[in-house]
Amino acid sequence: MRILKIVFATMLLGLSLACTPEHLQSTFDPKGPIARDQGYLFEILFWAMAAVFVVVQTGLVYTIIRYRRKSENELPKQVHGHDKLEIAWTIAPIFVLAAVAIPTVSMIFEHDDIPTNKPKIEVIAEGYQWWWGFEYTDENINVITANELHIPTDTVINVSLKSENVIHSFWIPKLAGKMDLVPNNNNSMWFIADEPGEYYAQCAEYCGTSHANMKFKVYVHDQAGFDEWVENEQKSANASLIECTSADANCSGLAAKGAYIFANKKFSGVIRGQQVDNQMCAACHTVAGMKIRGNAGPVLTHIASRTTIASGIYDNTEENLTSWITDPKNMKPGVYMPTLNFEEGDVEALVAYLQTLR
Ligand code: HEC
Ligand SMILES: [Cu+2]
Repeated sequence: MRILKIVFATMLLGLSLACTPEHLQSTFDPKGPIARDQGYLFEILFWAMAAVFVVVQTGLVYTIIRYRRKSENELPKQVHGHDKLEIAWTIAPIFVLAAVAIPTVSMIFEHDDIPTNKPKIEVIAEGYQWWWGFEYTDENINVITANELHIPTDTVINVSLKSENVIHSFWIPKLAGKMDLVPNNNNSMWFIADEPGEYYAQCAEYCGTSHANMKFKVYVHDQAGFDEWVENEQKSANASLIECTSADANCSGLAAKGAYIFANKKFSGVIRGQQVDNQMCAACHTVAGMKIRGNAGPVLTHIASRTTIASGIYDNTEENLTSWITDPKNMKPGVYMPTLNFEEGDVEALVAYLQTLR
């Protein structure tokens, strides 16, 4: 009995934790029409299943009590089948399933059509192991960034979903349900955000070691705030330092030294247990304005204006940047950025440089 009580209490606790709308990744607090519709479908399903549960359990309990063996030496009445009942419980589920299927299927069709009465922004979201690339392809925006998606309110965000490696899934719990990023088979989805705010998102399809560490953030702005963000993204960050691709006299100071190292210095190191040589930051990372444009890792043009690093898992602080560059595998298991053999002062200079990229 005691064990039963403990099991029951644990289940109750689990249940109550399952629906906390204030949780950052809760689907019970929709902040856009798509998420709201999906929440509504969930409710229909929930109540349909609750009704089935109640009917079945009531029948079960009733039968157990009514037809139990009443005394030791008397067998309960033996029954074999009941035509009317069997027909009834074959037909009843058809109605239940129809009640669920009609709104579900019609909503799938409804969500297929992009609303034409609102402005629209095109974004390509590309899944990598284990981070996100975002490219705004509209001519008047034309921005590439990573791990933090910025959007305006009340605008259709039409997302093309791409992957070059494995299957990922794009999920912003409060704004829209999941959609897979399938290699060689691009998907698309759209959503709208109602109000400005900061939303948490997560890869929702197991994609390898750091799948759980493949998060991203969505910043929803009013139109003016979004325009401001776009304007800043369109600039090459800190152009004066970008010129520092040689160690000449004009490029003195810690950040300038960092820019030079970033674009020129080659390191040996280890990537996922493999020894590698000739590794250069710029060969994997783009900083707009530099000659070399790597694309094996997130674009870093405006890294200093992002709030997080490593796809949403660490705050973008000097300390975390330092630990990240020093030993990324220690910060994110399985990471595809090498742990490099730096010389004294290299990391400090690199961090100083990255922090100028606003
Ligand atoms: C072999 C390619 C490669 C090299 C070389 C490389 N990186 Fe990376 N870097 C990556 C990848 C891949 C990620 C994304 C890791 C993740 O989040 O899973 C990354 C992430 C980062 C991030 C976090 C970016 C973000 O948006 O969260 C920073 C900062 C960074 N690298 C800086 C550097 C610096 C500085 C150097 C040179 C010392 C460097 N990287 C060298 C591949 C590389
Ligand atoms: Cu993933």
